[in-house]
Amino acid sequence: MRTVLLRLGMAQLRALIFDVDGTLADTERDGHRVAFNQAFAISGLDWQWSIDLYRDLIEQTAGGKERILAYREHHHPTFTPDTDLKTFAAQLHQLKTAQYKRLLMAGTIPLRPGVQRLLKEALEQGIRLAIATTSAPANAIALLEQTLGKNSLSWFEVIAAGDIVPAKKPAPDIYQYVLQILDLPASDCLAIEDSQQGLLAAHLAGLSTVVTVNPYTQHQDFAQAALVLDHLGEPDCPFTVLAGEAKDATYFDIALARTIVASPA
Ligand code: XBP
Ligand code: MG
Repeated sequence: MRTVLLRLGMAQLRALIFDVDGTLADTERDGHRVAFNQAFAISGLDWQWSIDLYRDLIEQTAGGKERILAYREHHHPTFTPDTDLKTFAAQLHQLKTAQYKRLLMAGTIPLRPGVQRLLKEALEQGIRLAIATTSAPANAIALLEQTLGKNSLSWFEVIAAGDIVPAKKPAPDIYQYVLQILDLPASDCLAIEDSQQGLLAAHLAGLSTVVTVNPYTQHQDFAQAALVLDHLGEPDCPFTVLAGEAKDATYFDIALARTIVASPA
């Protein structure tokens, strides 16, 4: 009887909430960064974001429009556009989004290991799916359609993206928004992230979080993560555990996700 009561009170995995950039796919270095540079060139700006500079820029500022404005302020403070700054950033960002979608359509940015497998396993087991990203909605949708097919949009109950909430990660708003739409407590959901900003956002929303690092984020502090991996892994491509406890698993699956949610740190 006691065991039954304890079980009733335990959190149960009901939904996985995925970040997009850096988590579903390594989109930043060869996707977003290149698209920003193309938009600058088309606009006649001599701005150029190198691989190293972009590492600092994404760490300092989430969101493309916000990143453009922060870069102008710190690197070109005397540059004054023809329009007000907000309009300037919005127009440049629109151009960048179009370039980014073209890059995605070229099919050069694949999903990270284990992502497709985990999504399919979740659907088979009745685990609900959601997206919580800082990126513009068009970018998230284009990535899903290009890598998983047009039908994949229907796999996700919520695709929360970009300006849908006023404060971007590391603020918890985007995750709180997703939880509200799912109508689930944070304790029944697991977030998958790749960056410290994303982890903080999920953590502040009360979510247990698994981090899969990438070259841009591997040096960051993930103290609040339940588990830190190099990637989600596949049966024939095991992950490396960087922090936390993965039992005897060699790839991340729903069984491991259930264990994390049932016994949060
Ligand atoms: C990552 C971001 C985004 C992208 C660029 O979002 O911070 O700003 O770098 O996309 P996440 P936009 O990791 O939350 O998916 O230019 O559309 O903002
Ligand atoms: Mg990310």
